[in-house]
Amino acid sequence: MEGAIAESNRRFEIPGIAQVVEGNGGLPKVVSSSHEAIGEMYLHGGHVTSWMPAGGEEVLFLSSQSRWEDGRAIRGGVPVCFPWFGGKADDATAPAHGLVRTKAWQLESIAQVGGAVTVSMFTESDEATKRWWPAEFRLVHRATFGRELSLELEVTNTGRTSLRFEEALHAYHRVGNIETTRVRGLGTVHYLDKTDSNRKKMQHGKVVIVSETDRVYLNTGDAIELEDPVLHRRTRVMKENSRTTVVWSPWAQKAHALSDFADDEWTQMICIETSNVSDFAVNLAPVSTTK
Ligand code: TA6
Repeated sequence: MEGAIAESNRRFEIPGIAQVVEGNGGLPKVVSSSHEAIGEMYLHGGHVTSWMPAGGEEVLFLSSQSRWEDGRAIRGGVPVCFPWFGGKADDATAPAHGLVRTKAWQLESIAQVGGAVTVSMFTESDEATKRWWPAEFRLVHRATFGRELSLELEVTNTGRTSLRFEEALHAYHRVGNIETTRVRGLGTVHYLDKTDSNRKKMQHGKVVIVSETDRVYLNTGDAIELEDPVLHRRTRVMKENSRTTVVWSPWAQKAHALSDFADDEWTQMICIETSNVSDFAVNLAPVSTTK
């Protein structure tokens, strides 16, 4: 690993600002520290695990019990779900949330952009992905760590036939207490309730979490605001080219059932997932790119 990290730094390091280092489990990660923010992104899954704006606190939740190994997804930060979300509709044995969050991505570039740093990583289809999904694709995940965290997932269909896929940036937000946290911006939006046989319901007002919550909000491009009276902060999530927003809180029982999640951590996080899932899966023609 040392050699690979040294080689990556020879090509991409920005002295004093951003470099590749050995992270948890020996997995390589890019760490960036500019006057606007501190950030971390693992090559494992092209996975952002930390964003701390200057003068502020950590915005993302990362479980103390997360696994850091090939074949396992990191629990927390922003997992990239692609090309399916949740279970694979036609194959219950397929890995949850797709193929790329447990895969080693490659570093494409590190750039200083004003007071921020942009890290780009990519992954492509290969023999392993084709065993589950016979398609040719190239994914780029571009993360800009600054006063704002900007995440861009770019999918290219490098094959000859049209592709249909789901995608999500499955962001884990750190909160002071889930029971006093409020999500604004989804009022009057319909959602599928995954805790109630995917029944279609309507959101009335702010989202308040009082039990296990697993919802796919449909046909919405609106920004949402996460209100956190304990950490005294509001986080605004704006998005483009995304027609669904997933909201997830495992609550106590589900948290207990997760082997890579501590029993009490459910009070400290909420997932707000910018996505295109369910009926809003994306169709992409060959050699065209969507962002
Ligand atoms: O995004 C919500 C969800 O699909 C839930 O159903 C829950 O399973 C969560 O993702 C976590 O999934 P994971 O495969 O990471 O345990």
